Amino acid sequence: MGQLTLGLSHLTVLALISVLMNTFLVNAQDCDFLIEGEGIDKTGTEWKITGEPISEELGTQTIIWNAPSENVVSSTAATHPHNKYLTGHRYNSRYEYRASASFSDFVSVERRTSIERSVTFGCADGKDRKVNFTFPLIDVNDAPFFISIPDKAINVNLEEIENDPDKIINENVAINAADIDFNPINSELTFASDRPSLLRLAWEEVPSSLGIGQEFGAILRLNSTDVLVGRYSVNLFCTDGQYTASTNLTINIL
Ligand SMILES: [Ca+2]
Ligand SMILES: [Ca+2]
Repeated sequence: MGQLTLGLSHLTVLALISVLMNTFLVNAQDCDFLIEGEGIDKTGTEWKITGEPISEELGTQTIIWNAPSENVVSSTAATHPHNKYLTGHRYNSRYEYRASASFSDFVSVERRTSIERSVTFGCADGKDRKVNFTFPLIDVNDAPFFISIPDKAINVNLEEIENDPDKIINENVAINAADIDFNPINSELTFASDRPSLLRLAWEEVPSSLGIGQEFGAILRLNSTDVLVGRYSVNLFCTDGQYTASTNLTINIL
């Protein structure tokens, strides 16, 4: 009987501890953002909040995310290179992010398509709540550009072309253009020249050294060998359909 009593009281103590633990867990970290839905994950130890996609070129001070908050008494952003692009503002019952003066440089500097923020919120119950924010960006079309061409002169031996009419004349002179737009619709480039009778142009995608967008290499061939020996100045163009970049090139026909 004594053993049974001991067993019961043992169970009672365990149950009591369990109730206390649950109370403790429920009451801990009472910070909350009063938002639900897609992109809001409050299930883990660290919450994940993904904002609605925002234009990469919003003006300074534009509010990009805003939510009512509850029991949030402090906020500390973890050190991160993205911090400078957004400014977090904590109010009594609201938290918001605004685009900073650096915001519009984000994609060209960081070469990323979403801004990450990690913030530890101090809660009214003295506990902390860590929240990881992700703000995906919507691409705005920017102009393509030619990557510097180290040697802008191409020497062509006409005899070689006679033997091989499809010979690429710029094998040793890389002519690359890039477009860092991350929406491929805005970064698909085509090439042209102001001497179409002299040159046949083709191009191929090359791995981008920029880490974002697309890069293409121009492939130049002569249209025919029926061309005078001499020095030709050629303007090359690349366009994404909306914006066009140009570069000058010298072709020496020998
Ligand atoms: Ca573009
Ligand atoms: Ca862009």
